[in-house]
Amino acid sequence: MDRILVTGGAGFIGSNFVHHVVANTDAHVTVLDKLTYAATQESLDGLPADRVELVVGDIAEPEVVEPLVAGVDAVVHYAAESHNDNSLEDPGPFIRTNIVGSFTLLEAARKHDKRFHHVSTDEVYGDLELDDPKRFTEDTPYNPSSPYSASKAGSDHLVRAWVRSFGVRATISNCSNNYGPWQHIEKFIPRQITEVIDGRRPRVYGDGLNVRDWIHTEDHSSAVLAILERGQIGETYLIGADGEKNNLEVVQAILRHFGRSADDIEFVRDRAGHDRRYAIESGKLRHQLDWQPQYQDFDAGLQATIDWYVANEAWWRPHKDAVEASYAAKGQ
Ligand code: NAD
Ligand code: TDX
Repeated sequence: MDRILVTGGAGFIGSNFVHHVVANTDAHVTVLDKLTYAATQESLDGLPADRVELVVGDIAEPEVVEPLVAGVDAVVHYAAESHNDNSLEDPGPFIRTNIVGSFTLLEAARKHDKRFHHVSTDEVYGDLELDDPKRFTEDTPYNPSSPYSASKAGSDHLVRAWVRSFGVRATISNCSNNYGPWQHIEKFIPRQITEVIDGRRPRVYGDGLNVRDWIHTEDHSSAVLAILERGQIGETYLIGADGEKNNLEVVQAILRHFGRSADDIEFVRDRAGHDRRYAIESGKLRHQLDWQPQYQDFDAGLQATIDWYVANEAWWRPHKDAVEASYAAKGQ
């Protein structure tokens, strides 16, 4: 694959993938990104100009998408509205970008017969009970809870239909919760790190016992590249790194890092429809594509992420007041 189009490549996970592709392949990357509030162009700084180009545009506009898709060998589709809490306030942009945008890209991939990889989430499967021994597998029935996860589930179904009905050469991956540098401070881990830096208490929804299955974004990128290069057309692969932690455990690790008391926590209003637990069984990816996560020590990865937010305050500081004002207005 000489030329790859990465949608959402200026976002948290997409930008990590662009760095990963440049470091591990010879491919040229075109990033298509609308540069919404969630994007950081700076995350692409330092990449060689002859390897990476940024096109600012909307994936839901066929006249933007079509010529770009026509000019590459493969599309890796990250662009999305990605935050559950925002989808509860205003679902419209989630439907447009995640469903209409994915449809627009699929139509272009169909017309020009291009390899397509769709990046999705484990949230399409709904949630598990805390004491359920089961984890999500590729065969778990879809059961999304929020407008965000329903829009991602909708896009997954479109991809499957375009494979079956039109022969589009597509794969899908459903990954668990990512952490690492460049994640927007509206999300759980960076929000709590920056709250503690500001001398405030971490803000935990409900009873804090909700479980997320954390994976470092670098491991997500290596898995997506493995699927792009070696995945079987029409197949879905779950991506996870056995990183189950409840939210209290995560904030307590952050508090420990800053020498603060482990019970210095503010319990706030719960999220509507809050999924209880996600857990990924990633055996298919590991066995069939010989993939392994590199960041198996969550505490070490979290420490490095905390250090990154301490060192990169200039990036997140301008957004902090507005993010907190918006949460405060919801009692969170
Ligand atoms: P993000 O919000 O940080 O980045 C999304 C990017 O998409 C931004 O750069 C934004 O400008 C761009 N974008 C949004 N709408 C667009 C549009 N209409 N046209 C073009 N670009 C647009 O999101 P993220 O956390 O990096 O997530 C990336 C992908 O990975 C999403 O598809 C998400 O569903 C999926 N995913 C995320 C996680 C996670 O933990 N964050 C886990 C599993 C899967
Ligand atoms: O302030 C907070 N307090 C809190 O307790 C925030 C922002 C979140 N939470 C809880 C809600 C969740 O149980 O922390 C957990 C993680 O929350 P988010 O960071 O909002 O992530 P989540 O809703 O789990 O979704 C994430 O993982 C799956 C990504 O945002 C999605 O894009 C991805 O698909």
